Amino acid sequence: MSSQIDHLFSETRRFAPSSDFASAAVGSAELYERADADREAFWAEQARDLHWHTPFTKVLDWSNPPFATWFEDGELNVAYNCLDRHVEAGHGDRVALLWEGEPGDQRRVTYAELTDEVKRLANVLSDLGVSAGDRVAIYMPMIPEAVAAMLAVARIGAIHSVIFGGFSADSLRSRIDDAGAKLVITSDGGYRKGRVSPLKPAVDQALGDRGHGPQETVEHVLVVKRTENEVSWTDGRDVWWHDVVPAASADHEAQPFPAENPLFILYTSGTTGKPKGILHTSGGYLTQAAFTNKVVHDLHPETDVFWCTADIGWITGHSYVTYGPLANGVTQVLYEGTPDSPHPGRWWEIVEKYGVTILYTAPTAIRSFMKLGRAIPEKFDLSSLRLLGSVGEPINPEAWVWYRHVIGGDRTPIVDTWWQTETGAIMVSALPGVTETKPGSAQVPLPGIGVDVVDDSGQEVGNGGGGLLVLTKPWPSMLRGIWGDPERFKETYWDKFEQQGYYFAGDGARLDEDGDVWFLGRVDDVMNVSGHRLSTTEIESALVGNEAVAEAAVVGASDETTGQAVVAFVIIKQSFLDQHSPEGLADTLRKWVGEQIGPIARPRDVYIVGELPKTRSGKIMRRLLRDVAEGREVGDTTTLADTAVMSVISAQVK
Ligand code: 6R9
Repeated sequence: MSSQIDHLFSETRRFAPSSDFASAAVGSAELYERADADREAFWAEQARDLHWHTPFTKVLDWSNPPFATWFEDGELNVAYNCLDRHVEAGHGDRVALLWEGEPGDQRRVTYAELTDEVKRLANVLSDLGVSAGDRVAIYMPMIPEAVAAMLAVARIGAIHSVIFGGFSADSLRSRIDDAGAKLVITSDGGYRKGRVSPLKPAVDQALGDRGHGPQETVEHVLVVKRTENEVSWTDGRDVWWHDVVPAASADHEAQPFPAENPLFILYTSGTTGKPKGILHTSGGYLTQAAFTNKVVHDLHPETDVFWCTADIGWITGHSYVTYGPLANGVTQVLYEGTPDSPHPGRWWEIVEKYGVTILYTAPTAIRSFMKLGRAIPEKFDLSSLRLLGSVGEPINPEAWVWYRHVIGGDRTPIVDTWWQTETGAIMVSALPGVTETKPGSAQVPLPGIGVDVVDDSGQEVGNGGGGLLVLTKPWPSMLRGIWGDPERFKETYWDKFEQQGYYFAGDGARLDEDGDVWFLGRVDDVMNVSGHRLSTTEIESALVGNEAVAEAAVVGASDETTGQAVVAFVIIKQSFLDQHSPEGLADTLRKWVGEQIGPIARPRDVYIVGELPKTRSGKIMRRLLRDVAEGREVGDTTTLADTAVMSVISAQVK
């Protein structure tokens, strides 16, 4: 780590905003001054950009930390803010979604059309027995219906839980159970890498293994027909979208709900095997998602074409595909497929075709384009781009500079945005047109946000120092809890710096001499693979769930393309080896993890070893396994119960 830090700190390239960009920028230096002068008044002002059915009189209540409320006595409707109000303001003909399917089919959906669709769907949801406070699971490809589904759930005051389409039936099952979902919205499948990737069968499998038993909370499955896939059907439970939505009434008046009405649950990996259901509410979340989208992405809704490439199954897709852009009334691209189907220039073709002006994506994507070479993007006209953004993991300076040079034509500012599922919206980033940018650093807290870097005891490290990133002040879009587990909420984020009242983010960071923040990766057992958070424990439990495996340890090893890659060390049961040959077992286990959790969790390498390095108290020393996985000399082994074990493992891995 220390050589990586030194390397980062020798990065001295700086990019000042151009005067052209600065003169038209939405953000300004004055925003920081206003927020510093009166933080709550600043957030109240941002919240008033939304439409409130009942205006709020209170801003923040932090009398019972870590449980905050924002704008508590106000009432609003989140979907109304994303749809109806733009139509009522005369922007109904503006395109909301420029949708492109992977096979090349296209749809343009205006704000008026999307509003109409969401109203019909809201009526359908009510007919299916869903009402305010009920949970609805959404398991869909990137099609306009997915965005409509989120908004329709929000419109009736229910709570959505979007589950990434790449997750397995098991992951789906545990998330449906944890939330007690009443309805699942899915599709027969979606197009990925030139093939149909089925979704409905996973829902059937998730629900099928227990039939219509008394524990089953799911009453209906609403299915969009996207492909020509054959699907099996459970009469009475399953409903085709095309049978009910077009036939439903398009009259639906949005009812007001309290600002703290839950909006969604989104599951994310923690340090234990069980994913955490991060809970977000309405008024504060929408305020900060909309505000950050506007100032960090410099949105000019009359002229911009925004494209955030994230899937709606991740927080980035919630805040910067569904809620932020639609609350701002901007036009955005929604793309169903993968970056390299049917050809490696697919994204650049889309930028050219739709005249994308703002592109927001992840370092892992940028690094894989770098690997393929600049000749591919250079075949396309990317001159419409005026701003680029990065999210999901630290972006190394080389990738940052390549992004600006090859994709941004040395013209575009780059915003490296740090935030989390838990924070709901961007927290640390440059403001384009305002901040002089530094490749590799996410830089400064946004106006109204309190950030610091502290040591293990909560003391500020000061400029030039390294430690743990904390959030020092409550913020509007902060998580309100972990679904059904208030203790875990306190324990995970607040206990560590209880005295100071700081939120512990789980990220290592350093402050440079200017006080700018450089992120250094997670400090816990959470891996970051292609910007997706995966828990070592969750993958270990999947491995141990296989009949062949006695013990497993998983580490995140640095990887040129994906940032980190999953590397597993497993001990095979003797009883298994007595009956089977170990031939091909590593591959079988890789596939197994993919089936249990989802393809993104599939280990890059599975090493079969005889022992694992453990401390005397029995804790696996993942640090040492990471050394092996990254091909380094193994570090200090003195706390191991058996100090010889590492040389045995190193030999076995070779
Ligand atoms: C939005 C999102 C959160 C974790 C976070 C951190 C890493 C995200 C980053 C970044 C460095 C950035 N992370 N953005 N690290 N620089 N610009 O990714 O949410 O999936 O919850 O992941 O991702 O480690 O703690 P989520």
